[in-house]
Amino acid sequence: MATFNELVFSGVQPTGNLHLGNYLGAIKRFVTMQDTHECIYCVVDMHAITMPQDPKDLHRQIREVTAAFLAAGIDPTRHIVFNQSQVPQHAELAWVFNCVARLGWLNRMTQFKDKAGKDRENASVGLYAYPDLMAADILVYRATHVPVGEDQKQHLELTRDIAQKFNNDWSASIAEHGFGDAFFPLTEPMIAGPATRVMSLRDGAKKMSKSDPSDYSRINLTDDADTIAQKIRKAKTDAEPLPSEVEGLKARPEADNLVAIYAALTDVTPADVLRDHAGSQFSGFKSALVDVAVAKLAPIADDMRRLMADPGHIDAVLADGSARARVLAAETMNAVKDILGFVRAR
Ligand code: AQP
Repeated sequence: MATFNELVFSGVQPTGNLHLGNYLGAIKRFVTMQDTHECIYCVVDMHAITMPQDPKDLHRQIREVTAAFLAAGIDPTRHIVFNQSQVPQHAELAWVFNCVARLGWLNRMTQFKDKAGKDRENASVGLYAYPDLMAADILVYRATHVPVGEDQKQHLELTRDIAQKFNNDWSASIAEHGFGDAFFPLTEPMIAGPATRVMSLRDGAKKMSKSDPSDYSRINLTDDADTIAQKIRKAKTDAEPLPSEVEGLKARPEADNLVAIYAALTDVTPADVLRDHAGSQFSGFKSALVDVAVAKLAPIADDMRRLMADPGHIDAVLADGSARARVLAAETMNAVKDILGFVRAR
């Protein structure tokens, strides 16, 4: 059996306001993983253009996501932080994966169906092939672990299917080139903790999302303390006090969401939160939630503002990360070319 060194990869799209869901489901967990793993964190700007983007907004948002990574505590000197478009091997490997993935697999992707909506004929080919590029993002580093939110589970399963099919279809060549019985690892999705799917503050049945037209549906990482407080106070709830057991949250999606957010922000479980707040009315619980949200998020927003005032520094971080990422990605891509039988200069 081929063995792979543990390596973490994950990405965030620079497509709009980063929100509490992106933070709790992804970025906060990226920070934790730095202590135990080598990590590569990417601003996936090529994914962003699968939907229309204003170039000036995109430019600023790439820096903003980078600022969020740094402000949240990712160390770009110990790990790699970069933007995808500066490492051409992502697109190169994605083409190979376009030839590995089957149409039937991509036809099942729910994110494409959601984002393309009714006007599917008019969606970009890139939006359809998005999961192949995502598989390439991960596998160009032969990453073994990917921390993501719940919504990315299906794409991670596709990444494993692509890796498996590549390993099977080229097994003889993989062995011949000294890579044993598998060239790509079957990457593990790491979907864990109380906030793998943070819901909208206006509707407990909808995911908190950058593209929701209501700004009150989400807490943006750039919101100031007053805005955070206002959004939490206006969050939809029901009329009942908080239950004493997690079971009691089952049919109460909005209550469940606020308890999960509190738990994730304070690094405890929802059961712990209910132990302290059972019987509380929402007015009281929301005040407590405002306090923890402001305490955790306001310093990140302040730091993001400070970092955004120095774009030269952010661009230097991305340039340095990209140069280091290119070395690793080129190594994989050269091996892939050899395995496929392409002729390349040596
Ligand atoms: N609501 C969420 N709860 C938990 N995790 C979430 N993530 C996104 N929304 C939630 C996780 O954040 C990471 C980066 O996401 P992304 O920016 O690459 O893509 P996305 O999932 O398309 O983000 P949005 O906000 O949902 O954008 P739109 O509105 O365009 O659909 C991923 O790990 C994701 O799981």
